[in-house]
Amino acid sequence: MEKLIITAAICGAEVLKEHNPAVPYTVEECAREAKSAYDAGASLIHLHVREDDGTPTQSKARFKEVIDAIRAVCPDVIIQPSTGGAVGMSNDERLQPTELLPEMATLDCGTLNFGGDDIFENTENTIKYFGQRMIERGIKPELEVFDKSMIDMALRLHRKGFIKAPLHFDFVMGVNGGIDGTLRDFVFMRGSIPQDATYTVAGIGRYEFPLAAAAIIDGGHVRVGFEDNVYLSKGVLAKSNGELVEKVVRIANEFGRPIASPAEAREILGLAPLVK
Ligand code: KMH
Ligand code: ZN
Repeated sequence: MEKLIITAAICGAEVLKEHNPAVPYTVEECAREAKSAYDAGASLIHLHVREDDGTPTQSKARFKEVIDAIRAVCPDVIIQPSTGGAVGMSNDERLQPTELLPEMATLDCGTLNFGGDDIFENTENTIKYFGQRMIERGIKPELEVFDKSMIDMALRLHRKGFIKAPLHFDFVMGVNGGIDGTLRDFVFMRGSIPQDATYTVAGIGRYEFPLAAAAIIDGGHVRVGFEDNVYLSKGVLAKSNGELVEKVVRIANEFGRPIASPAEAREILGLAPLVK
């Protein structure tokens, strides 16, 4: 079985210090949280950025500051900026971090109700537009799918040339408005992608660790982090993103699944080796 890629989604756009005081907003806090995850075994950081007061932003300058700060303490980690940003942002606003030419970025593959009354809008033309920009900029998309229909959309746009192989999916499961986080639904999602595609799973809230265990057993990859869940166990707040990653490493150890280094993660994902 392939080594396990652990992604840390350290910050998100919605989660606040009121939910967990360790949620990072400032450049220094983002670097601290990325390092805690990296030291624990994460090879990939899924990155949103905030203003110092916690307001989500897709500012290119802010991304550059945070990426530089993370690079200084995690020299070889894969950094994957979000192009989802926060609900209500325009397409071009969301695409700003791709101008920094990161190795990877997220590509959200459909519209959904997001956590209640918000609508996270990704029409077919938006997905094509984002896919095209990523091809032009040499960026590997992580295909964010919040439901089975989004896998179908991604495969259709891949066939039309808007998304290049090798395909890598992120099953985001348990968002209020998206697919549930049950094992039954995980098996459905997992069985709906091509044999040669890779996937990671991001279980939201209480689904985080059960789905991590399922992916570890299945040969998939795992995303954890404050964006998705702030608890280490029921009622116990995680002190850092690193604590969440450590728990995944413990589960992986129990099942004999070794952890991928950033170089090994690049190989699994079909990314070019890092040139120093
Ligand atoms: N913040 C959500 C509305 C992504 O990073 O690409 C979108 C999101 C997905 O987090
Ligand atoms: Zn995100």
